[in-house]
Amino acid sequence: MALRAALRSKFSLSALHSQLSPCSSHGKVCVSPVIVSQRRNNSTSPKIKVDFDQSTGVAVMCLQSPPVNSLSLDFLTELCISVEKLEMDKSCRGLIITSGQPKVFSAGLDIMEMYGKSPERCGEFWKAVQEMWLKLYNSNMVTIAAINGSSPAGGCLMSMTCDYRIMADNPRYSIGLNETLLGIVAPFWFKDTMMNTVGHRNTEISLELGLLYSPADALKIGLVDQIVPEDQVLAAATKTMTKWLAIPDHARQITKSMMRKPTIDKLTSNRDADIKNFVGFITKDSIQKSLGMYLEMLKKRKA
Ligand code: CO8
Repeated sequence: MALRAALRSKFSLSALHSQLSPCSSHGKVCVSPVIVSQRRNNSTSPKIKVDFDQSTGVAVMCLQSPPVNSLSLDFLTELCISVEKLEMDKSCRGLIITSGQPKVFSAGLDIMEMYGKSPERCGEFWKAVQEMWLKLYNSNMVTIAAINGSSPAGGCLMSMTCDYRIMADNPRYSIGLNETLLGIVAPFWFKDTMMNTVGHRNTEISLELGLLYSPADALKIGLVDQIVPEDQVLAAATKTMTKWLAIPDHARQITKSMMRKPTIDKLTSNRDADIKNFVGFITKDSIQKSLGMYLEMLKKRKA
């Protein structure tokens, strides 16, 4: 609720609502020409650039939060606002998510948001992580991840919320849920999302060992659906989008919901308990120590 309030006040979604007028016979929402022209190729926030092509109904969302698109509370909030705006616009049928940062799609959750922070702040952060997952996993749009760089942990989660994943075929990039390497445990809905993507056995091995897969290995287990040369990721995503948009929206959306609803319901009916669990876990001295050591390791590796 707090995030929703933040979303509303910060970017004035009510103003957007007021420019949407209901169509008489179908109760559907139409978009006024004024807002259509405003929305073309607009940049919704400094860290998230959205290019919406009215003629195709496809938006390309480019994540550009230097250096590695780590998912901080602010960035997650902006991401949720951008997705919600597109979701409300019925002329937007497809969303491609990609990165504007070199070599990295997203480094996952911002570790600094989980290190040395108060329980209240951790709770607020976790709520935003949940919100991002709910918005993307539950989206009515066709969503494609154009993974043009490494995508560990929360980055992998974000990719897995999409309907389809295309990754740059560069062996230096990796993708996976590596939480155990940080001494932390992927929550049940991370696990469920991965199980829905690559099956029980692959998830069991991946999660216990915190495996990060090369694009070729990710393709083998179905963690990504396609690998293409690095300079063709966006073009391949656009081509795939055309194929998916050829399916009638209502049939595809109902099917998607049928496949994902049980997983979504599991979190929506347990959000508060999940936040409490996260806060209790992440603020433990032993877990804070593990995170501190991991941060040190990241810095040393750089040096
Ligand atoms: N959060 C915060 N800062 C980060 C993160 C991150 N996730 N990743 C990298 N950074 C920082 C680095 O420390 C570095 O900072 P500085 O410049 O101050 O030294 C800067 O970003 C650049 O990083 P690199 O030099 O390492 O950049 P490279 O391009 O060489 O590598 C990688 C990019 C591959 C993304 C690499 O940075 C990396 O592996 N990062 C760590 C990724 C990771 O392990 N993320 C896990 C986050 S945890 C998560 O998402 C799920 C948590 C679930 C919690 C459940 C608990 C119950």
